[in-house]
Amino acid sequence: MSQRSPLVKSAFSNATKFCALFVILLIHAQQSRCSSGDELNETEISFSTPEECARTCVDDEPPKYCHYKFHLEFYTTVGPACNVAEQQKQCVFADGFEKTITTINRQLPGPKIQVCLGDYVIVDVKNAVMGQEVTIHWHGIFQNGFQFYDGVPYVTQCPIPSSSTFRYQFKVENSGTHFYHSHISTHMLDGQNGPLIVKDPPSENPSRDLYDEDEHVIFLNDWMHEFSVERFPGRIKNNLGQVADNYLINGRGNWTDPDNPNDTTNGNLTEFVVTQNKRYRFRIINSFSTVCIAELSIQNHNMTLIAQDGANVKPEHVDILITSSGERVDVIIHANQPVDNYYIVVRGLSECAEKRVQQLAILRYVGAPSTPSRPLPSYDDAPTGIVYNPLNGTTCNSNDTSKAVCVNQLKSVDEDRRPSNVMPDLIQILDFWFFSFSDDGNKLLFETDSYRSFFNTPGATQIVSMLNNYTFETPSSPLLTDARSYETICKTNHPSQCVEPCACTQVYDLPLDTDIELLIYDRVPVQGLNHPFHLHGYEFQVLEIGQHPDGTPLSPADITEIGAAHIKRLQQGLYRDAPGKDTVKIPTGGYVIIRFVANNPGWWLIHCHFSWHHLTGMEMVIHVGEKEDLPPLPPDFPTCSNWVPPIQALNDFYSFRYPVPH
Ligand SMILES: *[C@@H]1O[C@H](CO)[C@@H](O)[C@H](O)[C@H]1NC(C)=O
Ligand SMILES: *[C@@H]1O[C@H](CO)[C@@H](O)[C@H](O)[C@H]1NC(C)=O
Ligand SMILES: *[C@@H]1O[C@H](CO)[C@@H](O)[C@H](O)[C@H]1NC(C)=O
Ligand SMILES: *[C@@H]1O[C@H](CO)[C@@H](O)[C@H](O)[C@H]1NC(C)=O
Ligand SMILES: *[C@@H]1O[C@H](CO)[C@@H](O)[C@H](O)[C@H]1NC(C)=O
Ligand SMILES: *[C@@H]1O[C@H](CO)[C@@H](O)[C@H](O)[C@H]1NC(C)=O
Ligand SMILES: *[C@@H]1O[C@H](CO)[C@@H](O)[C@H](O)[C@H]1NC(C)=O
Ligand SMILES: *[C@@H]1O[C@H](CO)[C@@H](O)[C@H](O)[C@H]1NC(C)=O
Ligand SMILES: [Cu+2]
Repeated sequence: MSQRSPLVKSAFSNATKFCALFVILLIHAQQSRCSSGDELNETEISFSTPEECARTCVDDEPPKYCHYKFHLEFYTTVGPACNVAEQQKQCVFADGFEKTITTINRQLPGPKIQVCLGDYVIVDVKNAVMGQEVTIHWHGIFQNGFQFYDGVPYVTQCPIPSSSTFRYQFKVENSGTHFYHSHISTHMLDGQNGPLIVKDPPSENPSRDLYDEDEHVIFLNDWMHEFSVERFPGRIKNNLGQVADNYLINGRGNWTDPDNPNDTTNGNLTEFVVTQNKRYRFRIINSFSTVCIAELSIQNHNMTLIAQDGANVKPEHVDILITSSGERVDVIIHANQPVDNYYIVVRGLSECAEKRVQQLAILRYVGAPSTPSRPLPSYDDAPTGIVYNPLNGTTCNSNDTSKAVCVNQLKSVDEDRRPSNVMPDLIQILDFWFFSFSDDGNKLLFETDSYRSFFNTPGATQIVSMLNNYTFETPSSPLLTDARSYETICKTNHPSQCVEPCACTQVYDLPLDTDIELLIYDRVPVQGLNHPFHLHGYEFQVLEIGQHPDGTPLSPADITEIGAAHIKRLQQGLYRDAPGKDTVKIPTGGYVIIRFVANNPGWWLIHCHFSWHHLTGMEMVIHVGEKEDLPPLPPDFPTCSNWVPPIQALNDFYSFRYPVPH
């Protein structure tokens, strides 16, 4: 092979760089100018590596094209790589309990994506998990202009079958602490998730003067000691329900058998190293799947909260952070304590409280001894102080933040955001609840040939999840790309004509730019459940969060009253600084009112982020705008659908296979 001269080489790579830019920018046009010419050599396109992209962001920098390769496969924790020093990079220790996982690049959590606002993210997802499909959702990214890459199976794309590669590519236009995760089945619980951090250049960062370093990400997983689908729909005799066995902090933790304190994996804890007197921005991601809640606190340190779900807020001092599945918070931690090791304590609330699930990490000051001298905190040493995002929503609509700060009580940094004193175009009420098959002895569930979806609760009853009185039925081809499935949406399935629980592909149509409020409420409260609702494609403002102090259900009269009081407050202009979010936790038996302008056309899922709830129907699609508002379908975008052709007479086959001799 002859070597090209440096001059030719650099001219060549400039041309391909330019060409790569065209591929990205014109990817939605039916024809890409580069794809046909033989001058395109993909191995020579100068995409930036993950390391090059994870840089310090500066103003007025051209965007980078950040290329990631994800290899998904079946793998195990504490596997053979853990025994060999040179192979440690591929050792997934987790909590030291041996189990099957499906990792991305043999890492837990998956590879960190860190880019600057305005960069392009290109991820080639190679699915080598035999017999299992995948899609990856980029949780928090709006995807306006890149609607085909939201990663929701049968809504925005076909699932990626095993042994094939799907290339996600999108420009990142909203900064913040985000993450990615599989959106199929319960797979994110087995390791298919990771951080996606989008940093601002200084001019866009309102908190830039409040901290010195921005390097620490706390990624929280809930963790089971068996493959997650073992619990879907769940058992009714042993290991009932879907409670997590443990939590992991950045993919690591210790595990001790609650029935035998001598039986411990003695797992090393994740360490976050800080230098005394510096101020650190910590980005905290809750990537849970179960209904368990995380309560995070740090010994001897309080925190200054500056963002939630990527939306900047005015700084607020808190001591305890509560998050549920899908939520993220950015806080500043001032390392102003004596040089030492301090425990970061993550306790399990909700269903994980009974098992007293707890995980620890270490905030290590440079110069501190290599092993912590403090006693290990016990689950019962509950932290004290001001709670962010409390489970009890009783005080959320007041001005009282002396004990707890609700997500709607924070103030947006963007002055004078809408809505000020204007009425929305539309207020839509959405309720959610569980339909119990067990109430009538499972007659409906086991009706001949009906095969309804369900899951088994910790109480061994069989239920299905409802949103707006429908349980979502997955179509067989993506709503966004394939009109075939659009024919089957909620047509004959109106509640008056179907037997409860009514199942259909529930789509809510909204004209582009509708200014809409959703009042979402928990119609049939279940003790301890605080459902987090996530909207794809948008950030919404959280206007209200409420509940009856005693947790009793909201009556229709209560909803009317809440609506009237809310409109009064709107007219008084009391929501001027309402903060943003994309996932909001609803108190048990309570409600939230959120608002957004539907200016991002597409098919966007809104759903409870608890896996078992959304998988059994607690979700629907908000369809914004028309086909004309969307970018054109990318060339050769994969398709999928049913194949039920007319049945051919056997004779036709025989005559084809064995032509009748003349
Ligand atoms: C692309 O470039 C690489 C490196 O120069 C070379 O090894 C490879 O053969 C080229 N591929 C094609 C299809 O030209
Ligand atoms: C744990 O180990 C200690 C010391 O070896 C022993 O006394 C104790 O009985 C053990 N506990 C259990 C539950 O096995
Ligand atoms: C793991 O937990 C056990 C039980 O609490 C404890 O004895 C052990 O020291 C812990 N190991 C680490 C590395 O924290
Ligand atoms: C924990 O850390 C110690 C010290 O770095 C190391 O010797 C040990 O192998 C680690 N254990 C595991 C399970 O990673
Ligand atoms: C947080 O800690 C700082 C000093 O470390 C202190 O000035 C501040 O009052 C504390 N805030 C709260 C709410 O405790
Ligand atoms: C909260 O404070 C605002 C402004 O100070 C005031 O207008 C409003 O009435 C107060 N709300 C409540 C519920 O006390
Ligand atoms: C939903 O169904 C329940 C139970 O059948 C019924 O009471 C309620 O009125 C329905 N709600 C709507 C909005 O149709
Ligand atoms: C919520 O907090 C209020 C006081 O702020 C208390 O009266 C009430 O009992 C709590 N409700 C629940 C369900 O814990
Ligand atoms: Cu839910």
